Order: sequence, then C-alpha cells, then structure tokens
Amino acid sequence: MICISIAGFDPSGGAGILNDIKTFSALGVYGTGVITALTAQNVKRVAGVYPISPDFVAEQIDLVLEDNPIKYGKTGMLFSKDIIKTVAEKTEEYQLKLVVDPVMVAGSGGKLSEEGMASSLKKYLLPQAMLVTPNISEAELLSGLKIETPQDAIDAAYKIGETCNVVVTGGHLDGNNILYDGEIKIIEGELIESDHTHGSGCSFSAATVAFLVKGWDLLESIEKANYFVKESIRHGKWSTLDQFWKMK
Ligand code: PXL
Repeated sequence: MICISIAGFDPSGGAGILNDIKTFSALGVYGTGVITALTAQNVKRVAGVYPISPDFVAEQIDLVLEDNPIKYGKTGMLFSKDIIKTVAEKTEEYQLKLVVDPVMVAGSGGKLSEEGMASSLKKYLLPQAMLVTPNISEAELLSGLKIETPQDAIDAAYKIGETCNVVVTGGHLDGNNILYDGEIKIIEGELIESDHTHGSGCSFSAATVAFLVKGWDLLESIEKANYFVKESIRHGKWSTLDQFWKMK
C-alpha cells in the first residue's frame, strides 16, 4: 500500500511532509514525498520560505510515479500559482485521486503562500481533486464567506462544494467536521484543550489518504482520520502513535 504527499518541508517535523510521511507510516501505508518548498520554522514562527522550481517539482513527481503504482495522494503547502498549475497538470496526467489541504498560513501565523492562492487553488487544482480539507480560515478564503457559526460553515461547504467535495474541519468552531459530497454530513467531533495542534490539518488530510488507500470510502476515511487526529492531539507532543499501526 503506497501513496504520495506533495508538500512543503517543516524541519521541526510537526507539520508538512515529515508529518504526512509519519502519519502514513503510523497507519501502515508507505509514503513517498515530493517537496514543493523548504521552510525554516518551528511551532512559534516561520523565519523563511524557499520554494522549489515548478519544473523540479514536476521532475520529482515524474520519477516517483514512473516507478510506483500510486493511485492516491495529497497536497499541502504549494506556495505559488505556478506550482499549483504544475501539480494540477501532473494530477491529470497520472489520474491521481487527490486530497487537497489548502495550506496558506501556518498555525503560528507565518505566511506559507503567495497572494491569490485561494483563487489559483479554485481555478486549477480543486477541479482535479477528490476532496479539499480547509479549516475555518481557509474555508473563508475559498468561499469568500465569513464563518462565525456552524451554519456559516455549512454555507461555505455548499459554496466550495460547487467545485469539489469538501470537508470543513472544525477545530476552530465546535470540533465538528462538515462534509459536503453532494449532501451535507456532520461528522461529530470533540474539542480537546491542547497546545499541541501544530500540523493537525496535515495529519487529518494524510490520514484520510491512508484510509482511502486501505479501501475505505470517502466518508469512512474522513471519520477514521478524525479519530486519528483527535487521539494524536490527546497524546500530545512527540507522540509517535505506534498504537495506530494496526488500525484497519
Ligand atoms: O499545517 C500546515 C502546514 C503545512 N505545510 C507546512 C507547514 C505547515 C504549518 O506550519 O509548515 C510546510
């Protein structure tokens, strides 16, 4: 069982591609990883971003896909319109089933993308994707709606859902996730008081991909990913989640 993450590098290991690969491993799926940007950051701040050229992103994807029968993947930090366009082209070329985590800003508030990312994602990548997983502020940027209540999040899900299946993750609202895949489904969550949420969006999208690879359908994969992230947060800093190896 194998999949791909196309994402940025957070050297502190909490978010980005390191997190994705660790999540795949914890769930028993072999992860390959294509880097879109290097960052210098920790949980508190982003000090620098060093994007990889779109051609080199394409070359990495080609080499991984040339050699491996990969059907499912996810994207994280893509940084620029040109990298988004490249990834969209490759997604179509290889018929990848893609979960898009529309990363724009780090949890610390540091910028992880150029201006205009939301419209580039909507224009080029979401039409190619099987699911997009915005948190509340990303859902605001993608829908153009202000989200203050659970009903606002449902309205945003309808709006984004015009282009792509969407799950609005509820960590900042009431802990519930709102899926729109032709109809609205509320996935009950729980808000856990914790300082250890850096990278939880990466973990959620990566875990969703891992469960899709294992053969679960979209709703089941999202529900299981939700549980995985909740327990990851509960176990806190530096948890390796070895106990999830056997999660089917
Ligand atoms: O959690 C979003 C995210 C994604 N990718 C990279 C990040 C972060 C947040 O810090 O650094 C590389």
